[in-house]
Amino acid sequence: MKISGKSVIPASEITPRALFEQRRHFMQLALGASAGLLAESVFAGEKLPATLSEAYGLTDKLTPLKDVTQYNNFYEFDTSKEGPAKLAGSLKTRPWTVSVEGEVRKPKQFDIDALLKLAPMQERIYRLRCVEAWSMVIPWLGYPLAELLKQVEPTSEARFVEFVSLADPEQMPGQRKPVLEWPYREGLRIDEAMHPLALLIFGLYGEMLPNQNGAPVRMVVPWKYGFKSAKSIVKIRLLKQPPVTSWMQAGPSEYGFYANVNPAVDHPRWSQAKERRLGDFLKRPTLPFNGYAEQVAGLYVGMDLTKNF
Ligand SMILES: Nc1nc2c(c(=O)[nH]1)N[C@H]1C(S)=C(S)[C@@H](COP(=O)(O)O)O[C@H]1N2
Ligand SMILES: [Mo]
Repeated sequence: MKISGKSVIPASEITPRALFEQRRHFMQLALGASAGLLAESVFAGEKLPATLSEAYGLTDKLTPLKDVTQYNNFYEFDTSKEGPAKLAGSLKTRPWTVSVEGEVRKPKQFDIDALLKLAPMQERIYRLRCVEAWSMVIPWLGYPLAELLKQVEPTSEARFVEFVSLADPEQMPGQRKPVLEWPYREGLRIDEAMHPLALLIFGLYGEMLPNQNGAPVRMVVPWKYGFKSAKSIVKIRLLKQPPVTSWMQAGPSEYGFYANVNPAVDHPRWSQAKERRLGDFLKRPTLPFNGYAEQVAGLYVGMDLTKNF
């Protein structure tokens, strides 16, 4: 698959213009903060230091923080977009452990504060596109999931990775309704999970993740529809067989295992050809693999992506 124009810039080809644009965004960010424009945010306010990863620079305009933190999909709290920001205060993110198990030589339970320090924290500006045809551009803070997987030493039998979110109806009022089968479960093929673009995320916009964005730790898989990026993860399981994900269980004809962003494959109930950036008025065309084709198309060589949707 080919796309016209580079939207993600490999380190070797980073242009002065791209660097300039990127710095400009960060200056805007800093100015916004000092002018009190971030004051409305619902952050616990804890800073998360990170190094800007220029290899993955984007020149897209950042999505306003207000949209990032007040327009969410997090069905464990509520199925409305505004609900999670209002209700996620009940989520307790400390103490928190993430258990990594299954087809690994060294299964391990990671305390969240140890997990934070497992690899250098990077800042990466990524697009994330929801299956509902809206998208956003966020400065995420995290590191490649591969860093964690390497530590537990997957066996040669490990072909898939399953992500399991927290299940606790006391903290997550949306789980008192059978909207999805809880806990929320998602999955990737092992090569997708090991891809350097697939990030384990702890923060955004310079600070720890707000609860409604998936605190204390979530995935961001930018070439796939947003639902693949599981929030508030408590377990990562390496498997021989593909896991049955919550969305596949809810609607197998609508939500496939791969869920790669693909403008040519419509959702049965709506078109995927265009998207609306949060904060924008006009729609824009959706790009194959959400603009990351150059980096990830090679993972799917020989596959019919209309069948493996
Ligand atoms: N556990 C869990 N993870 C989830 C969801 C969810 O409902 N529960 N929603 C997904 C969907 S559909 C999207 S688009 C993104 C939204 O992330 P955001 O709220 O940070 O924008 O989270 C994904 N991860
Ligand atoms: Mo989504």
